[in-house]
Amino acid sequence: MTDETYMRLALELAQKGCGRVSPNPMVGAVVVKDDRVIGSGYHRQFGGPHAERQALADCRESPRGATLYVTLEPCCHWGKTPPCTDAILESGIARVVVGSGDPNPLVAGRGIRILREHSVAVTEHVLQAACDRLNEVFLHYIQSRTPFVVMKYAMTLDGKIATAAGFSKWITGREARLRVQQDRSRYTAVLAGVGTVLADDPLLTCRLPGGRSPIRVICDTHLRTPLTAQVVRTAKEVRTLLVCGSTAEAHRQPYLEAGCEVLPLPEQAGHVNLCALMQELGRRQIDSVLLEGGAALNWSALQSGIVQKVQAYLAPKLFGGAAAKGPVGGSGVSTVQDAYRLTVSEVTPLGDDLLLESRVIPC
Ligand code: AOF
Ligand code: ZN
Repeated sequence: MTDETYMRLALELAQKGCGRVSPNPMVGAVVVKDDRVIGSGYHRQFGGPHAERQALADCRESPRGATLYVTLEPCCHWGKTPPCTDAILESGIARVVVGSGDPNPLVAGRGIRILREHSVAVTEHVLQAACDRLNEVFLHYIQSRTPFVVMKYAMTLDGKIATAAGFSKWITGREARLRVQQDRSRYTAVLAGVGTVLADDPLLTCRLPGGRSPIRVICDTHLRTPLTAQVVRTAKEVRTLLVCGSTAEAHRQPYLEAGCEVLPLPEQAGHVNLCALMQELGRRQIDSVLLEGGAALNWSALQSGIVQKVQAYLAPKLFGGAAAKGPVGGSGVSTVQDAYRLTVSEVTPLGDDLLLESRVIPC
């Protein structure tokens, strides 16, 4: 078996921590001796033992001389748990194979260096692209301390998110909408503008059995959200954070009584300052945000430079209509050269629809 085969196994294990470990990483580890797996483990829950220690504890024979495959560079610091490098050195592991480097400033290459200094052979970058992809949220959050923001929208093949008369239910089919439900449980928060609340009165929860609903964050500079809106009526069951400008703060009492949190922030050109909002969400340990529109907020988010990834669901339908909206509003760019640039899309077919995913290339 190759290094890639065992790393793939470690990746599959890592994925099992999805939704339980944030804002920490999903990590999987496998211990291999004489081409046999003798132990494996993964990071099961936030604050719990790391994958490496789980895998070593799981070994059914001595790991002395064995190889440890781990999707993320082992840590070398005292956090909520002791350093994994200590456990690896004590175990007598002879070789460590690593997927992603850990950009955590407390680790950042030191984990690998310590192992090498103690004569443990280290092979880096095995299936790194897949390991980085699995932890794209962690890798962003640990460095910037602001959430990884995914701009998500569903549109027709002629680029419309609603008909000219304003109808949008439903553009995509069952499979695509199921994927959105899964993502709501994967990301820590969902963000929408007050325009979307007024137009669609969405619930923004995860309705899958056993799914976890994200914290709902509504950008509402002037506190125009109706007290009868679904996000307000359900605020005692699912956390709702209304973000307003400093002048609207005086009108927050009825929202507080309904169970909402109200966060006043400085305004910027009549809107909530989105960069300040991301800093504040980061401080609250919110590592990821699914941005669910509408068009005006999407444009502000792009302009503020807070978007890391775009998820476009494409439905094989045409709405037409000069007045029918596209996913990103605002003034737009003037020249083609000024376009926001994205990486080549990854394409996933979902029923009759397609999901296109691209990373925003920082300008
Ligand atoms: C994890 N799980 O399997 C690995 C991690 O506060 P602590 O002690 O849980 O440490 C968290 C840091 O440890 C995390 O930011 C990352 O740099 C490193 N590795 N973390 O939660 C794991 N291997
Ligand atoms: Zn560790």
